[in-house]
Amino acid sequence: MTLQAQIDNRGPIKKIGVIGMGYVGIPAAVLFANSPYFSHVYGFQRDSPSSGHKIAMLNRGESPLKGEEPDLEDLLGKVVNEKKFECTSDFTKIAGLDAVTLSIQTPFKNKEDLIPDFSALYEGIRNVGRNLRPGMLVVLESTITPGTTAGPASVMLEEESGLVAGIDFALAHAPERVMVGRLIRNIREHDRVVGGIDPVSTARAVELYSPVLTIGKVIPMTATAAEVTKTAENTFRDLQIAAANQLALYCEAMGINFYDVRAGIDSLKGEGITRAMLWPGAGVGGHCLTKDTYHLERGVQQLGNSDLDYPERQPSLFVLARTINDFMPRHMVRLTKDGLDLASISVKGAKIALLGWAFLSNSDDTRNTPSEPYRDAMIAAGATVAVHDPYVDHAPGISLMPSLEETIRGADAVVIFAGHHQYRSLDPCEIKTLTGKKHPVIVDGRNMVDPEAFIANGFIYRGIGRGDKNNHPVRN
Ligand code: SAJ
Repeated sequence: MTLQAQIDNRGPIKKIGVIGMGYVGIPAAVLFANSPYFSHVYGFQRDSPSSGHKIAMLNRGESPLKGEEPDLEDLLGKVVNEKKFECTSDFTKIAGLDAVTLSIQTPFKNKEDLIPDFSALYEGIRNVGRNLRPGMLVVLESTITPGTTAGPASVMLEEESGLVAGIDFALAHAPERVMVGRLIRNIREHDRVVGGIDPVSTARAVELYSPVLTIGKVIPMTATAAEVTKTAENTFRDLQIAAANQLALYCEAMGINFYDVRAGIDSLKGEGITRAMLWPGAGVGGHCLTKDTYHLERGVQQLGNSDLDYPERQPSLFVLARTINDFMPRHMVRLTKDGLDLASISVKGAKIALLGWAFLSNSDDTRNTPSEPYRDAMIAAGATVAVHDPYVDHAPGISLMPSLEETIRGADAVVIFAGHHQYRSLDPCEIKTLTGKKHPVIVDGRNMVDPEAFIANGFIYRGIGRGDKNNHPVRN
């Protein structure tokens, strides 16, 4: 029997399973359950010591996700009351479903070797395989190395089930594009790339996702193209940021203001003309841009390396972009040291007030924060570092200061790492008094303050991209 015949035999998708009750799986499950097209949704969650508590919470209609998520808890309460959604750790229930999606995180084992840890995802895939039935659809939503869906995932599902992918069951990749704080809106409004290992699988996955989209539309393609789309969209953003960072470093070296140049470039408009000049800064953090480039690179190495035609012995432009972005915290160290030297303050024993531990402005998300390599480098140079962040009350491996005043009190240098809006209103006089120094240093990593306001108060100013100000005369 062909896959299409199996699917026709089964009829429209009615019962769905979502594996992985995290910030991707929970909104996905809730939106499937809230759709009149589907009759029931199971959220599958391992009853592990770290996450098992989510099962009871979700079945009470409570979201285990931290931070504000508009609409999520209301929708969750609604679908739980309607008995259209329930969370379970019983993976055998998969056998009674029409479609299963997997939203399991794929972090790096460690930052050094940039090898992704697929163990949790692979465990989820094998769990699905053991309960797979003919005519079912399996969709991977996690960010994965191109080639994973049609390769290892397909093999594992076939090994565990004895069924054949593309013949007995449909298999696809539909990468998540959600951002914390806008989970429900993102799923409903972003276009959704959906890629099957064959056209029948693609069509069945389109049937699954179309009902939850409002403004967004489904963009069908192959599974591998969908994997490349997801990793490349973040790779490209990282590249754009690196281009801004490199130009900012050039502007500093040439003694000009990057932001004038950016405004000039941005003014070039018109038919078919585009210049997406992003913003330079103290570095690039987060869990998307810091790893997706390496997924893409691994994909081309595994899938296309023998056929890849590329300038000989030249590094990947995308990996070079990562190198430039990861250089920026070191540039912030250089700017800090320059300022301290001018103030005749030794780095050894200097007190640094580090403003911003979150990787993103006005966020509490600290994953892969660029503030960390900066902090480590300054401590290695003998300085002490006090960290402040209005959105972060605790983070692994550091203690946050209770207030901005306490952070700045007695500091030799004030260093802005995150673009939190609170930092736009730093008052030069108040800051100088708090530092108690004649010529405190201020290093602006996110173009938050007016250089002249601080220079006029005797500060030694250094800013990313501010070649026009970085060698200013020191005023008394
Ligand atoms: N950053 C810059 N300059 C910029 C933009 C960002 O230095 O011009 C830095 C930020 O400070 C941060 C890092 O880059 O440290 C990442 O910032 P981000 O705005 O890309 O935020 P992310 O990491 O949450 O990226 C997510 C991604 N979304 C998904 O993966 C679904 C990304 O594809 C989105 O483009 C991005 O959100 C977004 O646009 O909000």
